[in-house]
Amino acid sequence: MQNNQNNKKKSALISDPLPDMPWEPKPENFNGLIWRHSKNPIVDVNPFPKARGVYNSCVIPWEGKYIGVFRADWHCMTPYLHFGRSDDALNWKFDEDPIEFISPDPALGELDFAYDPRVCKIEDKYYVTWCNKYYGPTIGQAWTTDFKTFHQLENAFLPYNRNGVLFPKKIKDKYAMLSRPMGLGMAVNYGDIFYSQSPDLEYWGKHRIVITRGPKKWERVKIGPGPIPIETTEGWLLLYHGVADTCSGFIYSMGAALLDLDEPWKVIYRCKFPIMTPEALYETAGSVDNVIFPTSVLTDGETGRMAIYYGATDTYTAVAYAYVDEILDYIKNNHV
Ligand code: BMA
Repeated sequence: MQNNQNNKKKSALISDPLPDMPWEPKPENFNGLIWRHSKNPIVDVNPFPKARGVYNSCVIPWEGKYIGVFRADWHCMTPYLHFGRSDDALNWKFDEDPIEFISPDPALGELDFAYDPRVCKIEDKYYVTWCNKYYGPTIGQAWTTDFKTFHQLENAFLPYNRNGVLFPKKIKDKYAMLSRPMGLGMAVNYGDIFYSQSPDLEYWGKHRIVITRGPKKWERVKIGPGPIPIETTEGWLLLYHGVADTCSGFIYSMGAALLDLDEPWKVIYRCKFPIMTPEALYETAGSVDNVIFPTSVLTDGETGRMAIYYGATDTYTAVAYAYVDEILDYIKNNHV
């Protein structure tokens, strides 16, 4: 069974082949769904002089190699977005200076902080979305074609909002985004995932609720969209984070749901269990204990392989592997 999976050729995944993406076969006698890269974390503490930690970041294939937009917390603990490059998507070199955005309005250009970026290719442009400070956290947006010049757009939403995650293609001719509006500061009166659409990335509307916090403890406090939704023949595979409250703080786990391809605010299946929880030491002990925060996935359309990039304990970047088809089966067999 495992050998069959490791040699798998046909997949529900709709994506280009990426045969050289990071991959390790599922370990013998491992019955789980997602297995960790053996040399995690791939980005350790103090990865470059300005930064104490790089995590919650986004990587993409680029001209036969890999690049990414990374959240780097400086030693003052303020997060900024830094460009990074890699030959193998595992060993990364980061620019010492943060990405500079050409802003349409100086008020938007004052990057007091910027964190948890996502990168999404739609048609001929790459879009970066991130948590941007404008009165409070909200969704910053920018586009680039060369990763040298970044053109900032208007913020997508009013504050407070986090985790703006674009869909990689227009839906019914509109840009589409998931996000997670929420209350002030640590207030968690909002903590659910919404869908919004836009004709031009400036005016966003048709807001629809997609998934609310779950009834079970692992996702009771808040949830938020993770990587760019993954297109499959069965629907959009959405990985997200779900947060539990405990006597000693929050636990951030990874959940999964399948959304309708044409109307993504409609949930086909939602998995009742987290598909990954903090277990390894780098996931349980760090700046913020017990956090795994998925933000990016590389996929190989040929084999259905996934390399999931996630932040661990707000300190490290780590990678885990899975097969899209196994995750889809698991969601179907364990849906709410
Ligand atoms: C969330 C975000 C993430 C962070 C997580 C755990 O609210 O701020 O950037 O990884 O908390 O601290």
